[in-house]
Amino acid sequence: MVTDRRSFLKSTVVGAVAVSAAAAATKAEAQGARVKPGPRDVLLVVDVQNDFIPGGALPVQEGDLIVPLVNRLAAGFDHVILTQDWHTPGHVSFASTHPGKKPFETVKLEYGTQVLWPDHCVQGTPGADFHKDLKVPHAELIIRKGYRKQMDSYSAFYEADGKATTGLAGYVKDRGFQQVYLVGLATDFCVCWSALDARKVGLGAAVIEDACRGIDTNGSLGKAWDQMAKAGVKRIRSTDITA
Ligand code: VGL
Ligand code: ZN
Repeated sequence: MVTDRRSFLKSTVVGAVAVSAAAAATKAEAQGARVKPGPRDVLLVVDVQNDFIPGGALPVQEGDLIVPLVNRLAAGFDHVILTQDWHTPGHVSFASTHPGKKPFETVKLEYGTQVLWPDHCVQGTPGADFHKDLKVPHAELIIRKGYRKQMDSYSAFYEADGKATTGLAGYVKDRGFQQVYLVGLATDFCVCWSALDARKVGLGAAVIEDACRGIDTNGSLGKAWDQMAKAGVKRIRSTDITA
């Protein structure tokens, strides 16, 4: 019968559409929703400095590998901020400042437990310079941190006591940015602390994990990811961002 045949065809077509829509949804889910950075998004490029690159004073494994990726991602953002670890000579975070202490040991300071590092990113030294291949000419701000001799600062927002400010929270608010994307070194210290503070000041935060590398001392990398997840920091990949 004509009608039967028609309704059969119709249901087949509807069925096919439904199946392909479901397949598309599954594919999109598997890929994750891709994000195109907009005017309220800012990329924070954390400490891509010579001392954190293999061959530097506090090398992060594969730290050099992220540089081309960071350049590519940055090109897709209208707004980029760079951070620069910027310590005084004899800084309190240096093992050499504490007689008898070695790098990666800890000391208790007024503001809490401080991991001790090799001397690194001393103001004005080549180790504190950005990696020579980092190309982000449109970066709008370079925020320096850790320049108070008696206090470390992993975060780009607040120093280690959680109170001394770098001014970044005010800047970001003034500029109307709402969502911070983070890349750079090191995942478990400056990237993590910056992401946590971004959440504290009411910003959205997403760490682009393949554009970061970690130090991982005493389980610090796993702990960092746990803390970030609890604080609502998104963990994404560079393929989640479209230019
Ligand atoms: C960093 C340790 C000491 C970092 C800075 O950039 O993650 N880590 N200073
Ligand atoms: Zn440092």
